[in-house]
Amino acid sequence: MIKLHGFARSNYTNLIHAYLIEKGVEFELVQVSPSQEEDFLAKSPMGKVPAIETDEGFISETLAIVSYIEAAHPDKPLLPADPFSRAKTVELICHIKLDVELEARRCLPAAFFGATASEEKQKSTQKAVAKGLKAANRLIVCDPYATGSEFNLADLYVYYSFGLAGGISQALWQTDILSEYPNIQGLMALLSERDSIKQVAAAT
Ligand SMILES: N[C@@H](CCC(=O)N[C@@H](CS)C(=O)NCC(=O)O)C(=O)O
Repeated sequence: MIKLHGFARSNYTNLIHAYLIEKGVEFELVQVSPSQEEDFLAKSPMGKVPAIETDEGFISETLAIVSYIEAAHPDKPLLPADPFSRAKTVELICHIKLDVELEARRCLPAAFFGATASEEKQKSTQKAVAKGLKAANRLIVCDPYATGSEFNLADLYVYYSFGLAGGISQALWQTDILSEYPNIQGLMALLSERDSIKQVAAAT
């Protein structure tokens, strides 16, 4: 059985947790914090969570984890079969993950852990997040789901990545990053009612 190593307040752990529930794949949660200890780096080379443990070994990085599970458990696909649609879904995920969330994360220690971030850093972060959101909004469909009528993996990145970026923005600047995007706000509300996401929230 797959073991999901991570911790409940990690948005990426929660994303894979919800994904496994959606897939109907059996798994066990193993509570682990990020660590730079050698034994954990052997499992997750950057010391980050989540990582999954399979019969063949460990896999870190959410997109790598998903690519393994989609291939090993093809029953309920959460990526489109059509090559172009699949690539467009991953393209949207990359912009959400790299151009919105990762940019916002630069200010995560200041938002949640009492660290300081210079005004210059805060301004450049806000600017980068706004640019990334504009890019994501060019691709996102929200009719009603991220890429159209079917729920898929992109919706989980929307929920958990915009959720974290939004939390950072609220904590530091008291602004809603989605205020100009009622389409995405509507999708976030829809996703918050989803069973898998509710189950994960209840477990945190
Ligand atoms: N690119 C990674 C990001 C994972 C990530 O940032 N995990 C956070 C917890 S949500 C972490 O382990 N942070 C600890 C650190 O940055 O050292 C993925 O998609 O899995």
